[in-house]
Amino acid sequence: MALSRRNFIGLTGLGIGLTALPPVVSSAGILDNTEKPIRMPKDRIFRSSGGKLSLNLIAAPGTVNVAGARHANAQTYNGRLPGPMIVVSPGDRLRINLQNQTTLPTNLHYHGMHVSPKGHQDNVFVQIPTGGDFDYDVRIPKDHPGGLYWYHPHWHPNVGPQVWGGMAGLLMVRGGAAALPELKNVRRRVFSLGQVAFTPDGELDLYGTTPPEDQAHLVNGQIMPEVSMRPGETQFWQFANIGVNAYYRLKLPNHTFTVVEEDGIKVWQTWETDSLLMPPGKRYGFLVTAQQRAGSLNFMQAGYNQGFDDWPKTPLMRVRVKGEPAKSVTLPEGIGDKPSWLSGPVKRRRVLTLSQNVVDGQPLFYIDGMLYDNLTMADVPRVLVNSTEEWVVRNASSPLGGSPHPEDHPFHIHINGFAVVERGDWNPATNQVSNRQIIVPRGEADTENVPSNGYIKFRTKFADYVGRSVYHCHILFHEDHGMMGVFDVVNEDGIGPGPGQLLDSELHQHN
Ligand SMILES: [Cu+2]
Repeated sequence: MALSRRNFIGLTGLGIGLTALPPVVSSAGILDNTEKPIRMPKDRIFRSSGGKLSLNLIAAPGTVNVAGARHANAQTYNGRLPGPMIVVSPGDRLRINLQNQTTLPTNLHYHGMHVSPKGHQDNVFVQIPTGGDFDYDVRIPKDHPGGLYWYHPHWHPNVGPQVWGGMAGLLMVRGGAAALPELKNVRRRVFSLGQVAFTPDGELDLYGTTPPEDQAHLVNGQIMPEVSMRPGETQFWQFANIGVNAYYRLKLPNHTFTVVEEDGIKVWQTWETDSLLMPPGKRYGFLVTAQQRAGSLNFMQAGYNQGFDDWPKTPLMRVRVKGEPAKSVTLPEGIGDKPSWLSGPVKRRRVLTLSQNVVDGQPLFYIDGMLYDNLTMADVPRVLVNSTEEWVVRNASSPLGGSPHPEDHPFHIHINGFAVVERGDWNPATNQVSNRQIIVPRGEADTENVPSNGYIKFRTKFADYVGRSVYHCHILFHEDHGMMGVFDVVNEDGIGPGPGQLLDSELHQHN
């Protein structure tokens, strides 16, 4: 049976209900129209100074302007789509008062950040009810990697509709690849990639029922903006996919990208490629050197078939090459040190299996055969703090594995990144592995695509922080419909969770 997109519309029985939105309380949409140069107005960026940053985020319904048309049912931070950009330094104290003026509970996740998962920090078990607020107080460690991160709500099971409405923003940590001496005089640009879709009534589609070919893609909140480069000029571009489920395969025709940063962390070995696949949640920073002749070309979504969604080829941004020729920049291949835990002892090996099914007409998504909503504390793996583990994540989402159709899943884990050391094909019917590739990692990731009938093997160190957090598929519909698990980082005495962490009785509080 083919699972049609229409099946997904009748899922409001899970408590998803944005039908009764309160009146518009914010109308500060600032989306520019086509053909305008990219710019970030000052009030869209909050920057730390003197070791701290305090800001207010108001999550509220708002009106935004997309390509000249106004849409009243956006769900925004401070009336912006995407939300304001936050810029901090390692060692900073980041304080955010988040007010919830939406009709659903919400909270905040600092995607990719290596900070505590407890209390008022990157604690996804916080629930801020409608009309409530919460004071986040995030202590960014002094040795935190510099690079591009992002923030978005993480309140299960309604992450998808909130991010569809616009609740997501960039979070930049100073330093990292951007601080390489060779890049001192290199022009740097920061981009968010996101999706927008409209219902027949012209409202924003908050449930993703619009097929990929009818969606629009926003670069820094703009449709088809323009950037300029001088002939031969090298620029440093940092991209974050802050969309809901789109896979972007980035390509600039006749150009290559030299990757210097992945998921917020400077790679230790640069690499060159003519396209970059970015599943939801993914970030890359790369150098691109413009062609020598003046002209205009399209920076492309080259297209990707994820299995359920086939993302068509489409231009994302215009690149205009003009002006005085510039000297290009070259970097050494090695720009950092690999982490010592990569070759150290492995404390524990685990295997996670992703799968899906349709039950009573409803698509459900599982890890190890379990839905997030049905987890008990007995299902929560315990991990020793500062130990290195090796995990295999394999994808049974295909007819071979009993699923209705093949589908990729982007695996994401909170608090600590990982390095992929092996990948290959896996047959869920016979449990046979084939096309095994040993990978020499060039950098770390926090989000990695796991193809249908494929697997990845990675190493990760559960460094510094005890407490509970989650791993999940970053296609938000899949996360909202079950594909998320909890892990518990404990100290030698087996103690981990503290105040504000998920408790046994609270596991099912949202049901
Ligand atoms: Cu998924």
